[in-house]
Amino acid sequence: MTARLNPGIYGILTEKFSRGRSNIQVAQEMVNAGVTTLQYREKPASKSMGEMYKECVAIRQITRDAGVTFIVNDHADLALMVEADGIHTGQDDLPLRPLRKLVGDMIIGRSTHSLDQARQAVLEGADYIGVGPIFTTQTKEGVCDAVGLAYLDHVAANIAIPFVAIGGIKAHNLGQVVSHGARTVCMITEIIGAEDIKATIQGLQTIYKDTSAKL
Ligand code: 3NM
Repeated sequence: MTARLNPGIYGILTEKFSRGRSNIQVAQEMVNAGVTTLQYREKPASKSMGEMYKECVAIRQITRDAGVTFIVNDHADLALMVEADGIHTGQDDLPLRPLRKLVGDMIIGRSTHSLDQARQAVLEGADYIGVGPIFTTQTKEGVCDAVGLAYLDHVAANIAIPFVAIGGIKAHNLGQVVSHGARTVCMITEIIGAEDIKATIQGLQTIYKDTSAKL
């Protein structure tokens, strides 16, 4: 069975942050550089469902060949149609219990911003939660204020399922995030907004490994 959440770097694809590069090109570069999970996060306002489907088919192939977990954001229909490994949902998306009936054993992730939301996600059967935003971020519109590093300690102590830290994480603060218990770390703009995606991921992996080794 696919791991419910891999440790390491969790990358997200959103073309508007990718400096004009296509999602497929960026997916290939991220996979080559060794991300352990890749999420497709596009909104119907930016792309038609048909385009999103075609991209997901190609990214499914790239991730399958590389043994990288592939997660689709929001769209259960797309996730099922391309046989993704998982679906990631936000607080305002489909409720988790009926979603579980629809997607069966597929990995279900849920974004959470408080311990109450995290506990609720566990109760409703999420496989992992997103925890954030750890630091201030401009990347997600309408998200709450930063939850901070100390909040990660509370999640690690109180929540029994794996979590991915997200929001405002960069090379300069990644070590702190790992020191506060995050085993899976997600960065959007730090990775896909970088000029050299491969070198950037390699630099982040070095920080992740060096910090983990000291814990
Ligand atoms: N979700 P960046 S923060 C997609 O807190 C997303 O749930 C968040 O982008 C949450 O790494 C966020 O560029 C944006 O700050 C993360």
